[in-house]
Amino acid sequence: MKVITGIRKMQEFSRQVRGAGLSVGFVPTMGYLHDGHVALIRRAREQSDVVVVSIFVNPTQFDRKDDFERYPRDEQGDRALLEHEGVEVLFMPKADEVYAPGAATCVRVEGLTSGLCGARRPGHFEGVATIVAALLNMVGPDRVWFGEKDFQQLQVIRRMVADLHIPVEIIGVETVRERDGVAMSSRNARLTPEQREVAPVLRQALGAMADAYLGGETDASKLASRGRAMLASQAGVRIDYLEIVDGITLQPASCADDRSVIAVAAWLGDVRLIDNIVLARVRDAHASGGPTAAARSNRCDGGANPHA
Ligand code: PAJ
Repeated sequence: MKVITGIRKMQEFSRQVRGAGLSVGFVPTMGYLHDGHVALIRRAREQSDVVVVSIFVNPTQFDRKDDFERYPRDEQGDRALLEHEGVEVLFMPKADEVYAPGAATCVRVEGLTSGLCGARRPGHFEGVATIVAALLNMVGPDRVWFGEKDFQQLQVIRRMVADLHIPVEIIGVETVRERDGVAMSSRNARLTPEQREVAPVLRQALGAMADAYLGGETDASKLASRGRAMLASQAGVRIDYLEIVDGITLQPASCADDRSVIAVAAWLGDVRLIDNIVLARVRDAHASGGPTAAARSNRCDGGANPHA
């Protein structure tokens, strides 16, 4: 595996690969790699001639300095994993080259970033959009893979790439979970054993809300109350948000439908975990062929929603 740190070197490498008629697949990460990252890398492996994985703990997307400083890092472990996955290039740009003196440009995606994590983490998505735009210019990939675990991030990147006409295809990958349902995350490493034990409640609350939806409950506030009650039943879990939103616009929905996504963020001590459930996928997994009779007859808006 080639390790590239220089930005010009990375650009030159990609130019040569693409000049030879080969495709470049890219997976941007902040390291401390786990099976969620591996799922993205394997998808990239299947669909690209050359796979580039970046590791860069991006300081500008952390709204709290201590969160940045305590973000877990394991360069040796990450390198071994990437070698094992047959990745051609590990790209590790240096912060002082990425953010050269005088850097003053910031990419802001309006609207999509006003709620959910965007509302709670000021500047977070500006940091994400700016670094992803910069990384795309450094790596010059044909395709890039992102996880649905960070659902809002995925939608923000899709919007940015479309709006800035960046010639790249963005591919979303379903969330990879631990056996007990906890969404894999580098931050899980910071949970105490006691916190780790209660962490499955996020997924359980989302699952209970999805079950209620399949059972015919579409009133978003009733669904949210059910989820909140489950989360509140666990000591040590503090809800940051629990919302039912439209999966494309990310605007709050008063009535859930198959375009909706339920998104949750919760604090376990000083660790903030996020998760979500895509109702269309739940529906597909449950049965093929349209809403159940119960869901149709019990819609909170009487069936007026054009997306239903
Ligand atoms: P990071 O948290 O390291 O995640 C890198 C990629 O892995 C993201 O696309 C994320 O959604 C995906 N991912 C994380 N956990 C996952 C899981 N359990 N299942 C599936 N995919 C998962 O997200 C970032 O880094 C940064 O914001 C970045 C995009 C690199 C910009 O700095």
